[in-house]
Amino acid sequence: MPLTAEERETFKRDGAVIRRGLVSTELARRATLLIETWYRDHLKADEVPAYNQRTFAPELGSHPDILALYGETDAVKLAGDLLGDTSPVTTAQIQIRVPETEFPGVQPEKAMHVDGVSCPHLDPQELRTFSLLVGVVLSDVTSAQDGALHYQPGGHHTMADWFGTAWSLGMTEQVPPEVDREQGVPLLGAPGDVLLMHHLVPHSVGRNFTPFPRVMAYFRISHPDHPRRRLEALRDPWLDYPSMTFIPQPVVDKE
Ligand SMILES: O=C(O)CCC(=O)C(=O)O
Repeated sequence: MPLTAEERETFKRDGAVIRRGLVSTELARRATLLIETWYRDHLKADEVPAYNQRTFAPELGSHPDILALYGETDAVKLAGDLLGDTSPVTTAQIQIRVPETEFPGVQPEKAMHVDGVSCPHLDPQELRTFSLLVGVVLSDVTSAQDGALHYQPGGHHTMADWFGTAWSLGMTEQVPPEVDREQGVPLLGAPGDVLLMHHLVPHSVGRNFTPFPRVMAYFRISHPDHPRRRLEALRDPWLDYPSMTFIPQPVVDKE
C-alpha cells in the first residue's frame, strides 16, 4: 500500500513513520536465522566496539536474504513515494545491541547523532550522508531498556536549522546541546516492523538489559542527486524529497 496522506503528514512533522508488519514473517525469519547463526559462531566481545561503529556481521550485508528485507518488500515503494527516485541499494547495516548479561559494559549507550556527520570514527570533514533510513526490526523490543533506538520526532527541523547556522564542516559536535539532552522516543516493535526515518532525525541507542540480542537491519537510501549536494541537504530537509514540496494546484473548472 502506498504512503497514505496521514503518513505523509506524519513524516513531514516527525521525520518518521512506522509501518507495522511490513516485512513478512518468512522474510524476517530467514534474515534472523542468518544473523543468529553469525552471532552464535562469530561474535567476540573484543570486536563489539568496532562492529558497533559500522556494522555487525559485515559478511552478511549483501546477502540476498538480508537485502530482501528492503528489496522484496513494499519498503521500496514507500521510499520511492517519499524520494521520487532512489539509488540502488547494495548493502545493509546490521546493528545488534548485545545483552548486558552476556557482555557487561561492552556496549555503552550510543549518543544522539545523525548518521554520516562528525562520526567519531571518521574524519569530521567527511560527510557520509544519505536521504532516508529504513530500519527493519528483527527482534522484539518491548521497552526502552531492550536496547531500543531512540529518535526525536521533529528533530529534522532543529538539525537543519543548526546545520544552517551554528554548525560548520569539520566540527566534532554531532548535535547541538539541546538535542543531546533529549531522551527521544524509543522504537518499540516486533520482527517485520519498519521505520522510515528522515536522515536528519537525531537518534541514540540504549543498552540492552534483556537476555537476548536486539537486532535491526538498516538500509540507507539516497536520492540519486544526494551525493552532489550533501551540504545543501543538511540545511534543506526537503531537498531530496520532491514529493514533500509539491503543492497540488486547485483544479479550476473550465466552463
Ligand atoms: O543500533 C541501532 O539501532 C542504531 C545504530 C545507529 O544509530 C548507528 O549505527 O548509527
